[in-house]
Amino acid sequence: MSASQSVINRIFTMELGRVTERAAVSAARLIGRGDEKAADQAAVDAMRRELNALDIDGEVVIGEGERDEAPMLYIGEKVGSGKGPKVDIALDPLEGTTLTAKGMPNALAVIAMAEAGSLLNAPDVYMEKIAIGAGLPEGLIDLDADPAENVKAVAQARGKDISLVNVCILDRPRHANMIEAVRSLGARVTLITDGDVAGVIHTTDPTTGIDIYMGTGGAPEGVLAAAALRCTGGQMQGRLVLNDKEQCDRALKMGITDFAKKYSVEEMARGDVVFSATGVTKGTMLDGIVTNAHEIWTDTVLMRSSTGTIRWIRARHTQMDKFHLDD
Ligand code: VTB
Repeated sequence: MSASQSVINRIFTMELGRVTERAAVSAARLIGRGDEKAADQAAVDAMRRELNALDIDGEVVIGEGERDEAPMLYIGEKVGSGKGPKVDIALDPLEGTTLTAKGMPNALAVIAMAEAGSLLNAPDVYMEKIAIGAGLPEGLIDLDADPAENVKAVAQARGKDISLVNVCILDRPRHANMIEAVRSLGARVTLITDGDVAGVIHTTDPTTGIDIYMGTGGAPEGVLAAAALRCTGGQMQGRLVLNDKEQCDRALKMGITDFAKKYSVEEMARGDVVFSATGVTKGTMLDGIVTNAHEIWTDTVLMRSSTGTIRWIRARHTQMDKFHLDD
């Protein structure tokens, strides 16, 4: 879809930057304080306030949880002034609550927006994921292939020796076999403790050295990563992990009937998609919030699929009082 056909005015790309900046700054006050809940709440409050100031008729499709479990930014919540275009919103006000609470790198505030009906309405369950960057043959990787087969395929397509292929995987016991399979092939594994939105996006940025992302993480994070990949290029497959009737019922309620479906990037995020992420703690994708006596620095990446433009916005904010509305 071209930018001129989109219901999303390009100014919203910039507006979303403000939304994640505010969420990140609010969460940053809780860095290293050991309180995940408080950090998340600060980000949620700020993100909700900023979203509601936008002239959009928005609905949260990926949010803090389902209506009965999340008081704010729950799935189905209406956001915005109600005056503008009808849009879907996927958000994770604080991707990396544990990272923030422990003062560890790579926590982000993340949001994506697309025309209403364009983003996959996924329940908050796990998702199996595999992703690679742009410029590789379509269908090169497959969720159902052995990890080793996928690694070999990428090595060959990139013209790289296996020993130079780097696979990013969440450090979880459930991935022990996958990690072993990749290592015994002679490839490298970069383990991350949290934050697989950034893990997937890393495959699209050659400077990270990450060639493949593999493993099971949150489904909401999967949709957010797919939104970013729509803008950067790259391939991804995601499949919901629905372990019991209760989880299947939740998926059904969201309109999902094929429980074994492998979703492509396009099937998770269609049409014109805008994406914004601001660093909370310094990471491999973005710098973190830096607060001095009279200024706050933020580092944000803004993306739009219809133009393919990616902007990195390093901002200095000096009107400190504007950032303390929720104190
Ligand atoms: C990932 C990661 C998130 O959850 O999706 C992970 O990106 C998956 O869940 O930052 P488990 O922690 O249960 O493995 C997070 O770590 C936290 O939302």
